Amino acid sequence: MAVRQDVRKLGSDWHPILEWYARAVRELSTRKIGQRTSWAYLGAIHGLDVAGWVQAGIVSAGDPLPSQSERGRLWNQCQHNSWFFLPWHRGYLAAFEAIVAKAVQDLGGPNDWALPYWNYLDATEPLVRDIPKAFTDPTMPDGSPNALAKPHRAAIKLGPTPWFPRDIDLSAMAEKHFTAASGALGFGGGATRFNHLGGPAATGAMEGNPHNRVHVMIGGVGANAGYMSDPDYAALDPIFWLHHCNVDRLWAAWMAKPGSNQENGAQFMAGPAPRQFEMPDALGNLAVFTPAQLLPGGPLEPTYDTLAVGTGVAVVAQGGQGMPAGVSPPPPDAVPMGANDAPVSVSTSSTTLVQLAPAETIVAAPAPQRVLLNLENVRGTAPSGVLNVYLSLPASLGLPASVPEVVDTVSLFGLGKASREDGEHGGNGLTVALDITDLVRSLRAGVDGDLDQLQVRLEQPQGAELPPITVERVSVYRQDL
Ligand SMILES: [Cu+2]
Repeated sequence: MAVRQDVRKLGSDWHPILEWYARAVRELSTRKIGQRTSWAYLGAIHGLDVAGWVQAGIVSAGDPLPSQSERGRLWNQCQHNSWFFLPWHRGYLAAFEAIVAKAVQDLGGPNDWALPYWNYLDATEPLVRDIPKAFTDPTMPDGSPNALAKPHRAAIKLGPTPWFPRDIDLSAMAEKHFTAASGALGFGGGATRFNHLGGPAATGAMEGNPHNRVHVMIGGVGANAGYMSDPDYAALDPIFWLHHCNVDRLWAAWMAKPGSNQENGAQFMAGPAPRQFEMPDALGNLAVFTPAQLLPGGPLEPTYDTLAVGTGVAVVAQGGQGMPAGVSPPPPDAVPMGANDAPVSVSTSSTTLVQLAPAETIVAAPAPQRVLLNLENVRGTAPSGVLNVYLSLPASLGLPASVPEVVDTVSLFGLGKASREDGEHGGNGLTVALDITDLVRSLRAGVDGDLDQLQVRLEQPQGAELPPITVERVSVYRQDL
């Protein structure tokens, strides 16, 4: 089986793996969208915007399309804000890799081509934050145009930047449960049905960071945004696949980490209701797949050269720990503590007060409990957005004003699509849970009496140039550990 390798460690900027990738992308791009192994069809599986694609010259208005039934099953399939985010993308990578590998072979290349990964959290590699050179060189070594460099990007280096102050990190790897309880964080996301974008559940920890952050750091926000910031264009950028390959490897490393509880209940393992996941194979035939097939020991489990570099997990075994024999324990329920009283609209900056319920106060003594701030049903019109979140003590306490502490920078990948009324979930927008345990404890330490209110400030880093983002409700939950 072909082994997926770190793109930085291939040994040269134009290693044959990348040269063949570029040739295959060029070949797949000559195929029309009606062909299941075309670059456009593969991108449409993630998401597409027909009018925008015609305008951008990605497809022509007269191009023949697959049947309506096939378009309904195969296109606009990508799973986000859901526990299916990781398994669906793993299946998507497998289909993509098989189709590219077949094209490489047909073009006269090797018969073991595997998708490399972009190991951007490998602290031992100084240039790891730059998009590899093969994705920015205008031409290939033979002087012909480079298909890997074509898509529009806002940046060719991962932040942090002034408009995205928080960096990517490996904090998601510390999550114990794959499935997120309602109002809480989990490694993989909340339990949902088929969930294209938005919907009722909170974004998973790995999906939020580094996944969403890398998308928006490369794609950017505002009028100049590139493919990577929009789920309807993202998979058309060849770097998308190396990014997702690393996200998938981080999941493999997390599963191999002692103490991780990978979801393996029947509802997850059998795949979504009411429709199944479906992909083309290397020959263009269609096949359905389930999450069970992708997990350790399953027929579609990928092989990586290492799970121990850039993952924060000191494991070397391939294939993780295998699946637990019984059903993994569910995460502890999260309990609502309180919420603000009206939706917040953020142009540049807005402040809101979260009032805790009478029986709920933030306790000073550390307890085996985490506190989570939820931004519920976040909506906007731009393809993606960024919100800086700050926390401070309410003015009503009469304490000297303190500088609000930064909670996080939230990357709202797919904001516009999740907010549209005609969308799969009627425009529910995105819901995000943030761990504020340490921050509320340090704020609590400065207060004598009860702390039953928290002040939350939301800010768009480039607000003046961007359409407003609304947050339906800001709430606080606690969860026993
Ligand atoms: Cu992605």
